[in-house]
Amino acid sequence: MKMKQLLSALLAFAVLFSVMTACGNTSTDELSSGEGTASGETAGDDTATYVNRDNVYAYDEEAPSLYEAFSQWFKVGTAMNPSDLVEGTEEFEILVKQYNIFTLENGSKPDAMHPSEDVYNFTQLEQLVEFANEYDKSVRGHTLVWHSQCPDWFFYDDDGNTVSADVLVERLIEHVTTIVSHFKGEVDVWDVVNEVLGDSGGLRDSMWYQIIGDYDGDGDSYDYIEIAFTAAHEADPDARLIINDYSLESSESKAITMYMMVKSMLEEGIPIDGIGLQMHVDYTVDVDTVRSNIEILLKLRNIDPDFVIEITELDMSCFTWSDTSTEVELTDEFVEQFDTKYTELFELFIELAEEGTLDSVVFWGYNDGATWLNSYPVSGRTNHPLLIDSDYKLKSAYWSLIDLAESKS
Ligand code: 9MR
Repeated sequence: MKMKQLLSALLAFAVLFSVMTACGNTSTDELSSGEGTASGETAGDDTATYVNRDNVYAYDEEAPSLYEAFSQWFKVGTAMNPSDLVEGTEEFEILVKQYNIFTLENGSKPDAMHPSEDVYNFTQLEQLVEFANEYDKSVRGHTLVWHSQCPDWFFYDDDGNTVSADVLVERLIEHVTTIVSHFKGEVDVWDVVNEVLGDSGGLRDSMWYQIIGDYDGDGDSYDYIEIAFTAAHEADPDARLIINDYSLESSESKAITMYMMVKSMLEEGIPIDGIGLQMHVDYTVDVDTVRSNIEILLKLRNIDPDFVIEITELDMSCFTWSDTSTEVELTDEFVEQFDTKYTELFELFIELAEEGTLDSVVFWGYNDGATWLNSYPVSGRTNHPLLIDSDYKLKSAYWSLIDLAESKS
Protein backbone atom coordinates (compact mmCIF):
# COMPACT_ATOMS: atom_id res chain seq x y z
CA MET A 1 0.00 0.00 0.00
CA LYS A 2 2.88 2.35 0.81
CA MET A 3 4.43 1.63 -2.57
CA LYS A 4 1.11 2.44 -4.19
CA GLN A 5 0.92 5.79 -2.39
CA LEU A 6 4.47 6.58 -3.46
CA LEU A 7 3.61 5.78 -7.06
CA SER A 8 0.50 7.94 -6.89
CA ALA A 9 2.58 10.82 -5.51
CA LEU A 10 5.16 10.37 -8.27
CA LEU A 11 2.41 10.23 -10.88
CA ALA A 12 0.91 13.41 -9.46
CA PHE A 13 4.33 15.04 -9.75
CA ALA A 14 4.65 13.88 -13.33
CA VAL A 15 1.19 15.30 -14.03
CA LEU A 16 2.19 18.68 -12.57
CA PHE A 17 5.42 18.57 -14.52
CA SER A 18 3.44 17.84 -17.67
CA VAL A 19 1.13 20.81 -17.10
CA MET A 20 4.16 23.04 -16.80
CA THR A 21 6.03 21.76 -19.80
CA ALA A 22 3.69 20.10 -22.27
CA CYS A 23 2.92 23.19 -24.34
CA GLY A 24 3.94 23.23 -27.94
CA ASN A 25 3.62 19.54 -28.67
CA THR A 26 1.73 18.34 -31.65
CA SER A 27 -1.83 17.72 -30.59
CA THR A 28 -4.06 15.33 -32.42
CA ASP A 29 -6.85 15.79 -29.93
CA GLU A 30 -10.29 16.90 -31.09
CA LEU A 31 -9.49 15.82 -34.60
CA SER A 32 -11.81 16.91 -37.29
CA SER A 33 -13.29 13.90 -38.96
CA GLY A 34 -12.99 12.97 -42.60
CA GLU A 35 -10.29 10.95 -44.21
CA GLY A 36 -7.34 12.58 -45.89
CA THR A 37 -8.37 13.82 -49.28
CA ALA A 38 -6.39 13.36 -52.44
CA SER A 39 -5.23 16.74 -53.61
CA GLY A 40 -4.96 17.85 -57.22
CA GLU A 41 -1.34 18.82 -56.62
CA THR A 42 1.14 16.50 -58.25
CA ALA A 43 3.80 16.84 -55.59
CA GLY A 44 6.70 18.07 -57.58
CA ASP A 45 7.52 17.71 -61.24
CA ASP A 46 9.59 14.90 -62.64
CA THR A 47 12.85 16.77 -62.26
CA ALA A 48 12.53 17.57 -58.55
CA THR A 49 14.82 15.63 -56.23
CA TYR A 50 11.64 14.80 -54.37
CA VAL A 51 10.98 12.07 -56.93
CA ASN A 52 14.35 10.94 -58.20
CA ARG A 53 15.55 7.74 -59.83
CA ASP A 54 13.51 7.58 -63.01
CA ASN A 55 10.03 7.94 -61.65
CA VAL A 56 9.67 4.43 -60.38
CA TYR A 57 6.16 3.65 -59.17
CA ALA A 58 5.57 1.86 -55.87
CA TYR A 59 3.70 -0.95 -57.63
CA ASP A 60 6.29 -1.47 -60.41
CA GLU A 61 7.68 -4.96 -60.57
CA GLU A 62 11.25 -3.65 -60.60
CA ALA A 63 10.65 -1.38 -57.59
CA PRO A 64 12.20 -2.54 -54.32
CA SER A 65 10.02 -3.59 -51.41
CA LEU A 66 10.16 -1.61 -48.18
CA TYR A 67 9.17 -4.47 -45.95
CA GLU A 68 11.62 -6.84 -47.59
CA ALA A 69 14.41 -4.28 -47.26
CA PHE A 70 13.86 -4.04 -43.50
CA SER A 71 12.75 -7.61 -42.83
CA GLN A 72 15.82 -8.49 -40.78
CA TRP A 73 14.86 -5.77 -38.26
CA PHE A 74 11.13 -5.12 -38.22
CA LYS A 75 7.86 -5.29 -40.09
CA VAL A 76 6.91 -2.25 -42.14
CA GLY A 77 3.25 -1.41 -42.36
CA THR A 78 0.64 1.12 -43.27
CA ALA A 79 -2.80 2.31 -42.36
CA MET A 80 -5.26 1.58 -45.17
CA ASN A 81 -8.93 1.34 -46.01
CA PRO A 82 -10.93 -1.63 -47.33
CA SER A 83 -11.29 0.16 -50.68
CA ASP A 84 -7.55 -0.48 -51.14
CA LEU A 85 -8.17 -4.23 -51.19
CA VAL A 86 -9.54 -4.52 -54.70
CA GLU A 87 -7.37 -7.08 -56.43
CA GLY A 88 -5.73 -5.89 -59.64
CA THR A 89 -5.64 -2.21 -58.69
CA GLU A 90 -2.42 -0.23 -58.20
CA GLU A 91 -3.39 0.34 -54.56
CA PHE A 92 -3.68 -3.38 -53.94
CA GLU A 93 -0.34 -4.06 -55.66
CA ILE A 94 1.35 -1.41 -53.52
CA LEU A 95 0.01 -2.89 -50.28
CA VAL A 96 1.09 -6.41 -51.22
CA LYS A 97 4.49 -5.37 -52.47
CA GLN A 98 5.58 -2.72 -49.99
CA TYR A 99 4.13 -3.63 -46.57
CA ASN A 100 3.63 -6.64 -44.32
CA ILE A 101 1.57 -5.26 -41.45
CA PHE A 102 -1.68 -3.31 -41.73
CA THR A 103 -4.00 -1.15 -39.67
CA LEU A 104 -7.47 -0.06 -40.75
CA GLU A 105 -7.40 3.74 -40.75
CA ASN A 106 -10.94 3.93 -39.39
CA GLY A 107 -12.75 0.61 -39.82
CA SER A 108 -11.86 -1.01 -36.49
CA LYS A 109 -12.63 1.92 -34.21
CA PRO A 110 -15.51 1.70 -31.72
CA ASP A 111 -17.96 3.70 -33.87
CA ALA A 112 -17.31 1.40 -36.86
CA MET A 113 -17.28 -1.94 -35.06
CA HIS A 114 -19.82 -1.40 -32.29
CA PRO A 115 -22.13 1.42 -33.41
CA SER A 116 -24.93 0.53 -31.02
CA GLU A 117 -25.20 -1.75 -28.03
CA ASP A 118 -26.59 -4.75 -29.90
CA VAL A 119 -24.81 -4.20 -33.22
CA TYR A 120 -21.32 -5.35 -34.05
CA ASN A 121 -19.91 -4.79 -37.52
CA PHE A 122 -16.84 -6.90 -38.13
CA THR A 123 -16.88 -6.80 -41.93
CA GLN A 124 -14.01 -4.38 -42.59
CA LEU A 125 -11.60 -6.05 -40.20
CA GLU A 126 -12.63 -9.48 -41.45
CA GLN A 127 -11.79 -8.37 -44.99
CA LEU A 128 -8.36 -7.25 -43.85
CA VAL A 129 -7.78 -10.51 -41.95
CA GLU A 130 -8.74 -12.52 -45.03
CA PHE A 131 -6.26 -10.52 -47.14
CA ALA A 132 -3.57 -10.92 -44.48
CA ASN A 133 -4.05 -14.69 -44.33
CA GLU A 134 -3.83 -15.00 -48.07
CA TYR A 135 -0.70 -12.86 -48.45
CA ASP A 136 1.06 -13.77 -45.21
CA LYS A 137 0.71 -10.34 -43.60
CA SER A 138 -0.01 -9.21 -40.01
CA VAL A 139 -2.92 -7.17 -38.71
CA ARG A 140 -3.05 -4.50 -36.00
CA GLY A 141 -6.43 -3.83 -34.41
CA HIS A 142 -6.92 -0.11 -33.86
CA THR A 143 -8.51 0.60 -31.43
CA LEU A 144 -10.77 -0.89 -28.77
CA VAL A 145 -11.12 2.08 -26.44
CA TRP A 146 -10.82 5.74 -27.43
CA HIS A 147 -12.44 9.04 -26.41
CA SER A 148 -12.91 9.90 -30.09
CA GLN A 149 -14.93 7.96 -32.69
CA CYS A 150 -16.73 6.29 -29.79
CA PRO A 151 -20.54 6.24 -29.92
CA ASP A 152 -22.53 7.92 -27.17
CA TRP A 153 -24.56 4.82 -26.37
CA PHE A 154 -21.67 3.56 -24.23
CA PHE A 155 -22.05 6.47 -21.82
CA TYR A 156 -25.80 7.23 -21.70
CA ASP A 157 -28.98 5.36 -20.88
CA ASP A 158 -32.22 5.53 -22.87
CA ASP A 159 -33.28 8.69 -21.01
CA GLY A 160 -30.06 10.46 -21.85
CA ASN A 161 -28.63 10.18 -18.35
CA THR A 162 -25.01 9.23 -17.81
CA VAL A 163 -24.73 5.57 -16.89
CA SER A 164 -23.22 4.38 -13.63
CA ALA A 165 -19.67 3.08 -13.30
CA ASP A 166 -21.05 -0.46 -12.93
CA VAL A 167 -22.96 -0.23 -16.21
CA LEU A 168 -20.02 1.26 -18.12
CA VAL A 169 -17.63 -1.38 -16.77
CA GLU A 170 -20.05 -4.08 -17.88
CA ARG A 171 -20.33 -2.50 -21.35
CA LEU A 172 -16.55 -2.10 -21.60
CA ILE A 173 -15.87 -5.74 -20.73
CA GLU A 174 -18.55 -6.96 -23.12
CA HIS A 175 -17.19 -4.72 -25.93
CA VAL A 176 -13.56 -5.76 -25.53
CA THR A 177 -14.32 -9.44 -24.95
CA THR A 178 -16.65 -9.77 -27.94
CA ILE A 179 -14.31 -8.08 -30.41
CA VAL A 180 -11.06 -9.66 -29.28
CA SER A 181 -12.65 -13.13 -29.07
CA HIS A 182 -14.08 -12.75 -32.55
CA PHE A 183 -10.61 -12.08 -33.96
CA LYS A 184 -8.72 -14.45 -31.66
CA GLY A 185 -5.60 -15.74 -33.40
CA GLU A 186 -6.26 -13.49 -36.44
CA VAL A 187 -5.42 -10.01 -35.18
CA ASP A 188 -1.86 -10.16 -33.92
CA VAL A 189 -1.79 -6.93 -31.94
CA TRP A 190 -4.40 -4.61 -30.45
CA ASP A 191 -4.18 -0.95 -29.57
CA VAL A 192 -6.30 -1.69 -26.53
CA VAL A 193 -6.56 1.94 -25.54
CA ASN A 194 -5.69 5.02 -27.58
CA GLU A 195 -4.65 8.50 -26.41
CA VAL A 196 -5.52 8.08 -22.73
CA LEU A 197 -3.18 10.88 -21.67
CA GLY A 198 -4.38 14.47 -21.87
CA ASP A 199 -2.75 17.46 -23.50
CA SER A 200 -2.23 19.29 -20.24
CA GLY A 201 -0.77 16.36 -18.35
CA GLY A 202 -2.06 13.28 -16.60
CA LEU A 203 -5.00 11.22 -17.71
CA ARG A 204 -7.31 12.56 -20.39
CA ASP A 205 -10.59 13.80 -18.95
CA SER A 206 -12.62 11.37 -21.09
CA MET A 207 -16.04 9.88 -20.34
CA TRP A 208 -14.27 6.60 -19.60
CA TYR A 209 -12.16 8.29 -16.96
CA GLN A 210 -14.99 10.40 -15.57
CA ILE A 211 -17.49 7.59 -15.17
CA ILE A 212 -15.30 4.65 -14.16
CA GLY A 213 -12.67 6.59 -12.21
CA ASP A 214 -11.11 4.77 -9.25
CA TYR A 215 -13.49 1.83 -9.56
CA ASP A 216 -11.59 -0.51 -7.26
CA GLY A 217 -10.84 2.20 -4.71
CA ASP A 218 -7.10 1.61 -4.72
CA GLY A 219 -6.13 5.26 -5.16
CA ASP A 220 -5.50 5.48 -8.89
CA SER A 221 -8.00 6.45 -11.58
CA TYR A 222 -6.91 4.46 -14.58
CA ASP A 223 -9.14 1.52 -13.80
CA TYR A 224 -10.90 1.56 -17.18
CA ILE A 225 -7.50 0.95 -18.78
CA GLU A 226 -6.76 -1.92 -16.41
CA ILE A 227 -10.18 -3.45 -17.06
CA ALA A 228 -9.77 -3.17 -20.85
CA PHE A 229 -6.35 -4.83 -20.87
CA THR A 230 -7.44 -7.59 -18.52
CA ALA A 231 -10.50 -8.40 -20.64
CA ALA A 232 -8.47 -8.33 -23.87
CA HIS A 233 -5.89 -10.70 -22.43
CA GLU A 234 -8.55 -13.10 -21.23
CA ALA A 235 -10.15 -13.08 -24.68
CA ASP A 236 -6.89 -13.75 -26.56
CA PRO A 237 -3.88 -14.53 -24.35
CA ASP A 238 -1.59 -14.63 -27.41
CA ALA A 239 -2.42 -11.20 -28.81
CA ARG A 240 0.06 -8.41 -28.16
CA LEU A 241 -1.64 -5.66 -26.17
CA ILE A 242 -0.52 -2.07 -26.71
CA ILE A 243 -1.22 1.29 -25.08
CA ASN A 244 -1.02 3.81 -27.95
CA ASP A 245 -0.46 7.57 -27.78
CA TYR A 246 0.92 10.63 -29.59
CA SER A 247 3.75 13.07 -28.77
CA LEU A 248 5.49 10.50 -26.57
CA GLU A 249 8.53 11.00 -28.80
CA SER A 250 8.56 14.79 -28.46
CA SER A 251 7.31 15.54 -24.95
CA GLU A 252 9.53 14.29 -22.16
CA SER A 253 6.86 15.04 -19.58
CA LYS A 254 4.31 12.96 -21.49
CA ALA A 255 6.80 10.09 -21.80
CA ILE A 256 7.43 10.25 -18.04
CA THR A 257 3.72 10.30 -17.28
CA MET A 258 3.21 7.26 -19.51
CA TYR A 259 6.16 5.50 -17.92
CA MET A 260 4.87 6.10 -14.39
CA MET A 261 1.36 4.94 -15.20
CA VAL A 262 2.38 1.79 -17.07
CA LYS A 263 4.97 0.95 -14.40
CA SER A 264 2.30 1.05 -11.76
CA MET A 265 -0.04 -1.12 -13.84
CA LEU A 266 2.66 -3.66 -14.70
CA GLU A 267 3.47 -3.93 -11.00
CA GLU A 268 -0.18 -4.74 -10.39
CA GLY A 269 0.05 -7.49 -13.00
CA ILE A 270 -1.98 -5.78 -15.74
CA PRO A 271 -1.13 -7.53 -19.05
CA ILE A 272 0.32 -4.63 -21.09
CA ASP A 273 2.89 -5.82 -23.64
CA GLY A 274 4.07 -2.53 -25.05
CA ILE A 275 3.65 1.14 -25.79
CA GLY A 276 2.71 2.38 -29.26
CA LEU A 277 4.31 5.64 -30.30
CA GLN A 278 2.11 7.11 -33.01
CA MET A 279 5.01 9.29 -34.17
CA HIS A 280 3.23 12.03 -36.11
CA VAL A 281 6.37 14.13 -36.47
CA ASP A 282 7.38 16.98 -38.75
CA TYR A 283 10.49 17.66 -40.83
CA THR A 284 12.20 19.43 -37.91
CA VAL A 285 11.90 16.40 -35.59
CA ASP A 286 14.79 16.17 -33.12
CA VAL A 287 15.83 12.53 -33.29
CA ASP A 288 17.98 12.79 -30.13
CA THR A 289 14.84 13.74 -28.22
CA VAL A 290 12.97 10.84 -29.80
CA ARG A 291 15.76 8.53 -28.67
CA SER A 292 15.88 9.78 -25.10
CA ASN A 293 12.09 9.66 -24.69
CA ILE A 294 12.06 6.09 -25.98
CA GLU A 295 14.80 5.28 -23.46
CA ILE A 296 12.50 6.53 -20.70
CA LEU A 297 9.70 4.24 -21.88
CA LEU A 298 12.02 1.27 -22.26
CA LYS A 299 12.98 1.44 -18.59
CA LEU A 300 9.77 -0.56 -18.23
CA ARG A 301 11.87 -3.53 -19.30
CA ASN A 302 13.24 -3.51 -15.75
CA ILE A 303 9.81 -4.78 -14.75
CA ASP A 304 8.95 -6.82 -17.84
CA PRO A 305 12.07 -7.80 -19.84
CA ASP A 306 9.87 -8.52 -22.87
CA PHE A 307 8.22 -5.10 -22.89
CA VAL A 308 8.39 -3.48 -26.36
CA ILE A 309 7.62 -0.30 -28.18
CA GLU A 310 5.97 -0.11 -31.59
CA ILE A 311 5.86 2.75 -34.08
CA THR A 312 2.19 2.78 -34.96
CA GLU A 313 1.26 5.85 -37.07
CA LEU A 314 4.42 7.30 -38.57
CA ASP A 315 4.31 10.31 -40.87
CA MET A 316 6.39 13.46 -41.24
CA SER A 317 4.51 16.67 -41.89
CA CYS A 318 6.13 19.25 -44.16
CA PHE A 319 4.72 21.96 -41.88
CA THR A 320 5.65 22.74 -38.30
CA TRP A 321 2.74 22.75 -35.88
CA SER A 322 2.38 26.54 -35.78
CA ASP A 323 2.64 26.94 -39.57
CA THR A 324 -0.82 27.56 -41.02
CA SER A 325 0.14 27.74 -44.69
CA THR A 326 -1.37 25.30 -47.15
CA GLU A 327 1.53 24.82 -49.58
CA VAL A 328 5.20 24.15 -49.07
CA GLU A 329 7.97 24.71 -51.59
CA LEU A 330 9.85 21.48 -52.11
CA THR A 331 13.29 22.98 -52.58
CA ASP A 332 16.31 20.71 -52.78
CA GLU A 333 17.34 21.92 -49.34
CA PHE A 334 13.94 21.13 -47.85
CA VAL A 335 13.80 17.69 -49.44
CA GLU A 336 17.29 16.91 -48.19
CA GLN A 337 16.31 17.78 -44.63
CA PHE A 338 13.09 15.73 -44.92
CA ASP A 339 14.98 12.71 -46.26
CA THR A 340 17.71 13.03 -43.64
CA LYS A 341 15.17 13.09 -40.81
CA TYR A 342 13.50 9.94 -42.12
CA THR A 343 16.91 8.29 -42.42
CA GLU A 344 17.87 9.26 -38.86
CA LEU A 345 14.59 7.91 -37.54
CA PHE A 346 15.08 4.60 -39.32
CA GLU A 347 18.67 4.39 -38.05
CA LEU A 348 17.22 4.65 -34.58
CA PHE A 349 14.55 2.03 -35.36
CA ILE A 350 17.26 -0.36 -36.57
CA GLU A 351 19.23 0.16 -33.36
CA LEU A 352 16.13 -0.54 -31.29
CA ALA A 353 15.33 -3.62 -33.35
CA GLU A 354 18.87 -4.89 -32.87
CA GLU A 355 18.50 -4.59 -29.11
CA GLY A 356 15.18 -6.44 -29.33
CA THR A 357 12.86 -3.62 -28.27
CA LEU A 358 11.10 -2.83 -31.58
CA ASP A 359 9.72 -5.11 -34.30
CA SER A 360 7.08 -3.07 -36.08
CA VAL A 361 7.02 0.32 -37.85
CA VAL A 362 3.68 1.35 -39.33
CA PHE A 363 3.07 4.46 -41.45
CA TRP A 364 -0.22 6.34 -41.20
CA GLY A 365 -1.05 5.95 -44.86
CA TYR A 366 0.90 4.91 -47.92
CA ASN A 367 0.75 7.91 -50.25
CA ASP A 368 0.70 11.68 -50.02
CA GLY A 369 -2.62 11.93 -51.85
CA ALA A 370 -4.54 10.20 -49.06
CA THR A 371 -3.18 11.39 -45.76
CA TRP A 372 -5.13 12.91 -42.87
CA LEU A 373 -2.46 15.66 -42.92
CA ASN A 374 -4.02 17.16 -46.06
CA SER A 375 -6.99 18.16 -43.93
CA TYR A 376 -5.58 18.51 -40.42
CA PRO A 377 -4.88 20.80 -38.65
CA VAL A 378 -5.36 23.10 -41.67
CA SER A 379 -7.97 22.06 -44.19
CA GLY A 380 -7.26 22.12 -47.90
CA ARG A 381 -3.56 21.78 -47.31
CA THR A 382 -1.19 19.87 -49.61
CA ASN A 383 1.15 17.92 -47.39
CA HIS A 384 3.79 15.38 -48.42
CA PRO A 385 4.43 13.36 -45.25
CA LEU A 386 4.99 9.86 -46.65
CA LEU A 387 7.43 7.94 -48.86
CA ILE A 388 5.19 7.56 -51.90
CA ASP A 389 3.72 10.58 -53.66
CA SER A 390 0.13 11.16 -54.71
CA ASP A 391 0.85 9.66 -58.15
CA TYR A 392 2.33 6.56 -56.43
CA LYS A 393 5.89 7.44 -57.43
CA LEU A 394 8.66 6.53 -55.04
CA LYS A 395 10.05 9.67 -53.40
CA SER A 396 13.70 10.32 -52.62
CA ALA A 397 12.94 9.66 -48.93
CA TYR A 398 11.91 6.13 -49.92
CA TRP A 399 15.20 5.60 -51.76
CA SER A 400 17.16 7.01 -48.80
CA LEU A 401 15.61 4.32 -46.60
CA ILE A 402 16.30 1.57 -49.14
CA ASP A 403 19.93 2.78 -49.30
CA LEU A 404 20.08 2.76 -45.51
CA ALA A 405 18.79 -0.81 -45.31
CA GLU A 406 21.29 -1.94 -47.92
CA SER A 407 24.20 -0.21 -46.18
CA LYS A 408 23.31 -1.82 -42.83
CA SER A 409 22.70 -5.31 -44.19
O1 9MR B 1 -6.65 9.06 -40.12
C1 9MR B 1 -7.85 9.06 -39.36
C2 9MR B 1 -8.84 10.02 -39.96
O2 9MR B 1 -9.27 9.53 -41.22
C3 9MR B 1 -10.02 10.21 -39.03
O3 9MR B 1 -10.86 11.21 -39.54
C4 9MR B 1 -9.53 10.59 -37.65
C5 9MR B 1 -10.69 10.76 -36.70
O4 9MR B 1 -10.28 11.11 -35.44
O5 9MR B 1 -8.64 9.60 -37.16
C6 9MR B 1 -7.49 9.50 -37.94
O6 9MR B 1 -6.60 8.56 -37.37
C7 9MR B 1 -6.08 8.91 -36.11
C8 9MR B 1 -5.80 7.64 -35.35
O7 9MR B 1 -6.94 6.85 -35.30
C9 9MR B 1 -5.30 7.95 -33.95
N1 9MR B 1 -4.17 8.84 -33.96
C10 9MR B 1 -4.29 10.03 -34.78
C11 9MR B 1 -4.72 9.63 -36.20
C12 9MR B 1 -4.73 10.83 -37.12
O8 9MR B 1 -5.71 11.74 -36.71
